[in-house]
Amino acid sequence: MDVPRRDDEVEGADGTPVGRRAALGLLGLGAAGVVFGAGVQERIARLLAPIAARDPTGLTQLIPGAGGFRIYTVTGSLPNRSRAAWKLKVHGLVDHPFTIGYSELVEMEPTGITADFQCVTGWRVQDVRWKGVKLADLLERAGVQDAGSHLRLTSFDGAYTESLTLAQARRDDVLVAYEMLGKGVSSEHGGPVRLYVAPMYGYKSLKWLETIEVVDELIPGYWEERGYDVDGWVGRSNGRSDDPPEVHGS
Ligand SMILES: Nc1nc2c(c(=O)[nH]1)N[C@H]1C(S)=C(S)[C@@H](COP(=O)(O)O)O[C@H]1N2
Ligand SMILES: [Mo]
Repeated sequence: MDVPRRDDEVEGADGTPVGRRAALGLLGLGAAGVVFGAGVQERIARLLAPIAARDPTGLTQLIPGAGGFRIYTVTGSLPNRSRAAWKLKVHGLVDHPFTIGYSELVEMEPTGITADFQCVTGWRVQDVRWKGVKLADLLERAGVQDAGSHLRLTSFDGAYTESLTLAQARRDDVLVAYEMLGKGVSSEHGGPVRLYVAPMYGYKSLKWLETIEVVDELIPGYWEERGYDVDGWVGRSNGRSDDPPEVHGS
C-alpha cells in the first residue's frame, strides 16, 4: 500500500511518518524550527547514544529502533495516563456493561505469554514477555449477547482503533496486557494497559486501551481502513513475513 512520506518525519507504523511533533517529543526537544531530513533515525541514535550509555533506565527505548522496538503513534504525540486515572469500559451488545480500573484488572487471573513481536513492516523482537488478563475473561464477565459478532476497540490517543472477531478475541493468546518486557507496560509502549494479540502483526495490538465495544458487524481498524488485512495473522496476511513467530504460554 502506498502512503505518502514526508522528509521531515520519522518512520511510523508501515513506513508512514510518526510526525515531527512526536519525534521532538521523543527527544525531549520543544524547540521550534528544528528540521529533520533523511536519515533522521540514525542521527537521533547518534545524538542520544552517549546519553543512553550513561542512563540505562529506559531512555534507549525512546530511540526509534532501540531494543528492536519502534515506538509507534499515529497521532503525532504520545498520550499519557496514570494507572490511577486509567479505566477500561466494556460495553455494546452485552448484558452487563462495566468499567474496570487498573487495580481491579491486575487482581484478575493473570496469563503470561512469551512470543516474538512482529510489525507488518518487517521488524521483529524475539521472545517478548507479556502478562495480562485474557480478553475472553472480560467478555465473559460482560455477557456477550447473541447478536454480537465483532469487537471494536479504541485508544485514549483519540484516533487509533482495532477490530477482532469474537472468535479471535476469545483465543487464549489474546490479552489485555499490563506487563511487557518483564515490567509494567511503559507509557510509550501503550501503557498502562494495551492489547496484545500474539498470533497477529503488531498493528492489532492496540496501545493505550480505553474501550471495548461488542458490535454486530466488522468495523475495520485504523490500519485496516488503510489497506491492511483485518485478519492480521503473522505469515498469512498482507505483511512481509512468511514464517509465524513461536508462541508459547508461560
Ligand atoms: N494506539 C496505537 N496503537 C498502536 C499503534 C499506534 O500507532 N497507535 N501502532 C501499532 C503498530 S503498527 C505496531 S507494530 C505496534 C508497535 O508497538 P510499540 O509502539 O510498543 O513498539 O503498536 C500498534 N498499536
Ligand atoms: Mo506495525
